[in-house]
Amino acid sequence: MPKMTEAEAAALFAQIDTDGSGEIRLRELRDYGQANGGTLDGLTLPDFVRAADTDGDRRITLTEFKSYLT
Ligand SMILES: [Ca+2]
Ligand SMILES: [Ca+2]
Repeated sequence: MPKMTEAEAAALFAQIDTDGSGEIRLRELRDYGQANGGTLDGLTLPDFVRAADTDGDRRITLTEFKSYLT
């Protein structure tokens, strides 16, 4: 069961990727988390990065973000 649609995931990604670089860094996630209770998808932000960052470069691309959330 998908947690959200691809369009919703893309919109959320754009909201978090504030510099528009096409990848989310932990700093951007922290900035987002501070406004949203420090969690995403029920996970703390470091746990979210660990879960979603499948290639382990500590950045979350749109592809990684979508495949985790949809
Ligand atoms: Ca970025
Ligand atoms: Ca990655």
